[in-house]
Amino acid sequence: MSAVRDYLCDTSMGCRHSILIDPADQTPEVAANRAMAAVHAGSRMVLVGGSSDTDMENVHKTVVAIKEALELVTWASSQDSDAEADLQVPVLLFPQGAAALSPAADGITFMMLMNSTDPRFLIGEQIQGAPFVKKAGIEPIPLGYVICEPGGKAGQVGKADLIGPDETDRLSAYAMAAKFLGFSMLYLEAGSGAENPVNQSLIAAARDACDLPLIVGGGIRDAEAASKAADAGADWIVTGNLTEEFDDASKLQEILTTLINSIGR
Ligand code: 1GP
Repeated sequence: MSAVRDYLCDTSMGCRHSILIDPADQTPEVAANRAMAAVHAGSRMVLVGGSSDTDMENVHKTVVAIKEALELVTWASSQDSDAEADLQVPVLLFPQGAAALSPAADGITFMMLMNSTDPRFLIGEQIQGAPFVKKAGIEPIPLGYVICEPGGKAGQVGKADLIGPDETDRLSAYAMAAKFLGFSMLYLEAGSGAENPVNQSLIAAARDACDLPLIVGGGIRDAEAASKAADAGADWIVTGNLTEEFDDASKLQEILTTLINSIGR
């Protein structure tokens, strides 16, 4: 049972884009509209999560609304097999902890915040969430998560010993350890709304140090930042805040189309 992981780790399609939906910032309906706009623009994954202050019910309703919207459009386009394949994107939980899960998701980024100084984020939340994931049958994606400066709220809440912009050797060691520990993917995070995204030399260092698919997020707001990350070796680019700036779905689709085209999908 590793269909979602195989899809996420298939790097033959070049750098792909994921939208991040924070259920604490929008209603399930708005989230579904934004997710659909992203998928129509070429997004290939929907991550749901982010905030530390959201609740289980809210996360679940959001996942269900997004899945229903995706299924409706997939069904409507089922006459055209290419379009149908394009719309079949997984909806994954991207939780800050064990309190924000939903059995309706296709998978979960089952992550270790590798540079946390708090055992809670190294193994505590994972132990709390594991029985839920097992019972719900959602696919866990083993993922190493490393927070770089400035780190934002994720860095603060997760008590991360942040990676500085010049600490390429240190990040390389994390990337090697992620591989040796058996993670399937490595996520480099600058923090939601970061003034500066993870810089290219850090991404390149992780890329050189291991062959894990790299997800990069935090502070990526435009095509230039996205293409820089892709050029440095990112396999996935995540945007969250950018998505929330647009209430108009067609405008959001237009902005994301430009960004996604820039990463050479
Ligand atoms: C997910 O935190 C990112 O890794 C999202 O960051 O909200 O800045 O796009 P933004």
